[in-house]
Amino acid sequence: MATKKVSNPRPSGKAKETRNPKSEIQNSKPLVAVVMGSTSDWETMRNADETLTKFGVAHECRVISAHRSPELAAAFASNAEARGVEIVIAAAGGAAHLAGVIAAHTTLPVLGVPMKSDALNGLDSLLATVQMPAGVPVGTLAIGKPGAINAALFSIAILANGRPVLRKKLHQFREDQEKKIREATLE
Ligand code: RP5
Repeated sequence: MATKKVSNPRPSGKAKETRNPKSEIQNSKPLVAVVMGSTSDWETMRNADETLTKFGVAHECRVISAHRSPELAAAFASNAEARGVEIVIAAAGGAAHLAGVIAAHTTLPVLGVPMKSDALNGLDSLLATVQMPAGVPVGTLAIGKPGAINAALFSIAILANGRPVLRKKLHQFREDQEKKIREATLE
């Protein structure tokens, strides 16, 4: 398996470590792996990266394709648990089998993010990701940017179960969000 991060514009885990030196979630090893089928998915998936960074969650972002690099996909998924990864976010467009292929090779929670495709506006990606036959689950989020953000927030919610500092941050995030709605004014 290639160890190089194929498409990771910045070393997310290390950046977070610096920003949150005392956080219990400080961890140079990624807890969340964000994988995507193509560099063309990055524009959308950078929203997952940014959300995880905001919460100080060590993560990695990389390009792995189920059909263009099938052996890399299998090796990555098979080794993820041993590397300390706790959740995989997998994004792909079109036939979008990346999340399912990753889930086939690991029992870690896999969250799928369907990319908005040119041909069918992401409906193809959504159905390909969400319609997993029983036995190998993929938790599927919304198409595109909302799905990327929510996949990160969902990961944070899972991680927060055993990490009180992270849970506190999540509560704060929701409170801030609610405050904005309550204080919203229309011109
Ligand atoms: C999928 O095919 C990728 O996840 C991407 O959303 C889509 C198109 O890929 P490119 O042709 O832009 O590389 O595998």
